[in-house]
Amino acid sequence: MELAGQVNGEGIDSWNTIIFLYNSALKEVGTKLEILNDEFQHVHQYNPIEYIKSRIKSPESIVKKLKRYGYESTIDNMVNYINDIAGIRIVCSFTSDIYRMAEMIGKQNDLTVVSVKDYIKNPKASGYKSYHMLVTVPIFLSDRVVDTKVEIQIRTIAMDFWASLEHKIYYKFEGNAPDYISRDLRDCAEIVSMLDAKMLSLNEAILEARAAQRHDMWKQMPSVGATT
Ligand code: 0O2
Repeated sequence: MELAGQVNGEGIDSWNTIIFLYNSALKEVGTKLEILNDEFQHVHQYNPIEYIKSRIKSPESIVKKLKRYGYESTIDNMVNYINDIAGIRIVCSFTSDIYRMAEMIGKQNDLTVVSVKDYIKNPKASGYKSYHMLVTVPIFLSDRVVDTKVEIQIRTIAMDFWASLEHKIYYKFEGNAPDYISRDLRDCAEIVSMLDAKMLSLNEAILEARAAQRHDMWKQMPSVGATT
C-alpha cells in the first residue's frame, strides 16, 4: 500500500494528482458516513448527524501552514506534514452522538485511525471544542492503491456555531486579538458547553418520558393470546 506523495518511492510532482486523490478520499469517507447515518436511522429511528461539510484546504492555507511549521512549499511536504488537506466536518445534535459517531468510524475495517485529538475532554486554550480523527482511506486506482489522509472533525451544532464565528473574528485580527476579545470568546465557549449539556439532559428526559409512556400503553393493552 502506498501513501499519497510516496508512489514508488518518488514524490508525486503533480498538484492535480494530489488533489484528485484527496477529492476521492472525501467522496469515500463521505459515502461511508452517509451509510452509517442511514443505518442508524433504519435501526434506531434516529439521525445522529445533523449535517456534513467537506472541503479541500485552499493552496494559500496549505502554504501558510507549511510556513508556520517551518517547511518549504513542496508537494512532498504538503502530503507528509499537512494532515487536513482533505477535511470532513460532521455536525451532530448532541455530545453523546459525537462519541457514537467516533466509535462507528473507528470500527470501519477499511479506515485506519492514525490519531485522535479529543478537544471536548481537553478544550484548546481558545475555548475550541471538537473531536478530531485523522484517518487514512485506501483509494483504489487502476494500477495501485493509495492510502490518503482525511481529517474528520466531529462536533455539535453549538460547537460548530462557536468555532465558525471565532474563526471569523480571529481571522480579522490575524491571531492577535485584544485580550478582552479572547476572554469573551472563552466565556462564550463556556455558554455553548452549558447549552450542549442542557440540551443533552433535556433529550435524555424526553427519551425517558417517551419510554415510560410506551410502557404504560403496553400495560393497558389486553394481553396477547388472552381468551375472552
Ligand atoms: P482551517 O482554516 O479551518 O483549515 P496538525 O493537523 O496535527 O498538524 P493542527 O492543524 O494544529 O495540527 O491540528 P488541530 O489542532 O487538529 O487543528 C486543525 C483544525 O482544527 C484547524 O485547521 C481548525 O479547522 C480547527 N481548529 C483548531 N483550533 C481551533 C480554534 O482555536 N478555533 C477554531 N475556530 N478552529 C480551530 P486550520 O488549518 O488551523 O484552519
